[in-house]
Amino acid sequence: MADPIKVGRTQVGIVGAGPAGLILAHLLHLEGIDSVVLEMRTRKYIEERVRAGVLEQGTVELLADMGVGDRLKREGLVHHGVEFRFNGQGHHIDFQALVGRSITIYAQQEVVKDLVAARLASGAPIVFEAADVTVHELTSKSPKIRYRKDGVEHELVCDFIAGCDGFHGVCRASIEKSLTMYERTYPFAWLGILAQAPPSSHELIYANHELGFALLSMRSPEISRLYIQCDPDEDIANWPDARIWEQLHLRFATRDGKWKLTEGPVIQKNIAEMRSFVADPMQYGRLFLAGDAAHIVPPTGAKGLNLAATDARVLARALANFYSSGNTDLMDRYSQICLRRCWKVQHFSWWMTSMLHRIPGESAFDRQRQLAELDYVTSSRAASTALAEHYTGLPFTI
Ligand code: RFL
Ligand code: PHB
Repeated sequence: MADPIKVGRTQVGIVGAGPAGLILAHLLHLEGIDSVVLEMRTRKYIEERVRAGVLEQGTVELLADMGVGDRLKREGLVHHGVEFRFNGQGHHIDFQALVGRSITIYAQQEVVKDLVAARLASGAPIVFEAADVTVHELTSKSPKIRYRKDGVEHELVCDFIAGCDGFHGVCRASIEKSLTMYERTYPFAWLGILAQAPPSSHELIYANHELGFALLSMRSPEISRLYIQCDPDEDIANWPDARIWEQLHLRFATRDGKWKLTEGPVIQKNIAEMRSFVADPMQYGRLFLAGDAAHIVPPTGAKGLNLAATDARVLARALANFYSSGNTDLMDRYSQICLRRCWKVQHFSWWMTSMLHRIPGESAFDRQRQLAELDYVTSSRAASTALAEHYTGLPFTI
């Protein structure tokens, strides 16, 4: 006889313990709403996965308000601007002077660690290594999540399900027939390294060079995070460390020859594809998608995690309204609210990407137009103010 299914109950079932799922879970906890977080990976895996690094001011404030911002405040690096470098010259964009706002460099896996610690401290359930997660009866009043843990089959009966399971997750895939999908892939990728080397600049540098885009970022005063544009089907084996450093030196070089890039041992190396993607609507019945499960932006605007955080914030507010007053207005408008912001962020991320990369097959005309755009953005107060407003984060509106 087959083993019986173990049935559990919660108000909100959350699939995925990335930034979207963990922020949502903690916001709900603060509102006194029960949730269960189901994550297919191990805790160690999600706490070590190297991804984003730039937090908008609004994301930093959200994490602080949620009570998970102490280490971020101590260890995060506050930046008041960025540099754009092209034609061998650097141009400082001063966020503080232009819009009075800043960004903070703090690795995504550190955000995840802080949120997992808060979840465990709250005593609320988080299940790691939840296998074969599937979602059911989404248009009923009691949607269900089935999964397996340590060989035991579980069914979690929920009021609502939050699909926070990233781009490759199961939640969006389960409702794909009722969605319109907007997608764009880019004919280039990013090869990223983490290096044990003090950052060569106190600010991020976005470089547009004849050889391709390069980005200098960091994780701490001892660790640099560096990216170069490469072909999307590039084999990482073709990129020994020496070749990466050579390209980085060339792409960041200044005309006066004075700028120096500090090298150090490479401790991590990966290639990330570039894609823009939006699923519309972000809800179906009682399933709500949040973060990368609903939309992807190319990393040039440093927006993915920040957008995941605002989705979670809207969804938490909507659920809190529902549970406190039965009012479904925000739940009904969830998708509309999130997509409005998402499309502005999509535009910004596409714009940064097309302005900063070398586009394969571009004409000489396109190249000159791109350089003129960089010149305008870095010399016009109006244009650099728009960039600063987007980069530090648009205001949160509902
Ligand atoms: P995540 O982080 O992908 O988390 C989803 C979680 O769901 C789990 N999962 C499942 N769990 C149970 N059952 C299933 N069937 C499941 N399928 C998946 C996964 O294991 C995972 O734990 O999505 P979330 O929470 O929406 O967060 C989105 C962000 O991770 C992402 O947008 C950012 O990393 C994007 N991004 C950046 N965003 C920024 O805001 N600032 C940056 O500076 C920035 N830099 C970047 C980036 C992304 C990059 N890559 C790798 C594409 C730089 C790079 C190179
Ligand atoms: C990073 O530090 O990983 C980073 C910084 C800026 C970006 C993307 C990624 O635009």
